[in-house]
Amino acid sequence: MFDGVKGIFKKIFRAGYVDEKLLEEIIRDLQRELISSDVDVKLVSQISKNIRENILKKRKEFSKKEQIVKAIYDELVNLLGEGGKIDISKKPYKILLVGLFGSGKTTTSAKLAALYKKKGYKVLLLGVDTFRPAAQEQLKQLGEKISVPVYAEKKMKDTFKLFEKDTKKYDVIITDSAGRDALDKSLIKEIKEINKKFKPDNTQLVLSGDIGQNARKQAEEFHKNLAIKGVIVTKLDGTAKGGGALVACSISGVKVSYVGVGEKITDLEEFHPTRFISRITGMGDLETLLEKAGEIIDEEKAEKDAKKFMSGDINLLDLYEQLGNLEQMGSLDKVMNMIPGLSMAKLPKKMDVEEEKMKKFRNVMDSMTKEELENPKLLNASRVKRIAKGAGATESNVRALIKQYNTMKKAVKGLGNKKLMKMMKRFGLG
Ligand SMILES: Nc1nc2c(ncn2[C@@H]2O[C@H](COP(=O)(O)OP(=O)(O)OP(=O)(O)O)[C@@H](O)[C@H]2O)c(=O)[nH]1
Ligand SMILES: [Mg+2]
Repeated sequence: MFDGVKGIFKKIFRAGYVDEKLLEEIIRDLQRELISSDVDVKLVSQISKNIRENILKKRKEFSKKEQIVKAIYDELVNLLGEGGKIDISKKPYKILLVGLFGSGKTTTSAKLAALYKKKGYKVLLLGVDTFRPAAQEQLKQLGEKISVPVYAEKKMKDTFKLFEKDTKKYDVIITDSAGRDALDKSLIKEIKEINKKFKPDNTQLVLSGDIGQNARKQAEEFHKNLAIKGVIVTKLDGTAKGGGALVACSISGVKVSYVGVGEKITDLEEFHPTRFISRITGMGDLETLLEKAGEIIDEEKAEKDAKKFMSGDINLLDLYEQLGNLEQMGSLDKVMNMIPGLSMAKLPKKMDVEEEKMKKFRNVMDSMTKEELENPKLLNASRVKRIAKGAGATESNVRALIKQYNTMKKAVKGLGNKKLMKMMKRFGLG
């Protein structure tokens, strides 16, 4: 599905001028993509309606292309629902991975173990797949690679005996279970037995992205029989159907916690719909980003703005526009890091504005008058107070924004090289 979506974004960026006709064409393309990914027809028409309405509510600082891109982007993020972060809320925190044959349970167990180990937790792996002969050996090898202990005895009950004895020694314990061709009685029985012994805090269904829309049925069945907390979708790297699988999970009401994006141990990412969409639509990718930024911004204005920006003569309105662009791309420092020659070494630490913070900043800026945005020097204590109140923020939030602005202004002023300037301009950062 998302290859198609990527194509739609390309179409928008390539178009010289966006008129009603093109807009309708784009909406039709999107509808086709969504329907082929098993998105309910009613939902598809609601999405189309939302896009049209959001475009009508247009804000003059956005170009028509940006309006459309943003409207579609917002709907896609919405369609993917929320990520279902696994919160290590107690010690030991016990995670059970279940799923059908070959979905990626064993690989993902090791990936998760490596990830939590890196975060400083003491991790233990349990291998209770006694169904497939080589399964435990596979887990042991992976455990060795990442230096995480693996308990995997021939009999499940022996593995659990060891686990009971050592439970208190670990912070995170992950159990890799056996698969089947389908969720049949024997698998349900086996997992229920594991539940009794292991008492997981969090059971995650592992499913392979290549099953596309069938993910919905699988997620619902597992959820109905075994109360899963979330889903890990694997193999999103090599399959066009991955998007369909993600949408299917969102529709079935179970949240995706992680996605597997490759065979390597480190190829596991927490699932954040906003970041994910940015990436698959190419917005997080430098080349495409540069290409796109170059197309969506008004060249003449950009030239003027870039000069202004590089001289340090920027106001909050400029920052506001930039935040709008950046919101889709992840954190500011990440974007800055993508620009060659502008490594973090040269930038003050204060530059790392995270997504959440950016949203807060925008809220704060929404409460400012145009005059204040254009001339931040006006922001005295009483104005700060008023703005904070209007934005439902604290005064220190407002001051943090002003500080951010000053830091940015200073940082930019000190970086006068031509190449960078061109980059910034193309980035829409000018
Ligand atoms: N490309 C890619 N391959 C993956 C990913 N996750 C798992 N695999 C591969 O998928 C295959 C099956 O993975 P396993 O982890 O053995 O799957 P399983 O669910 O434990 O399988 P059974 O134990 O047989 O039920 C392996 O070859 C993995 O390398 C992923 O995110 N991307
Ligand atoms: Mg396995």
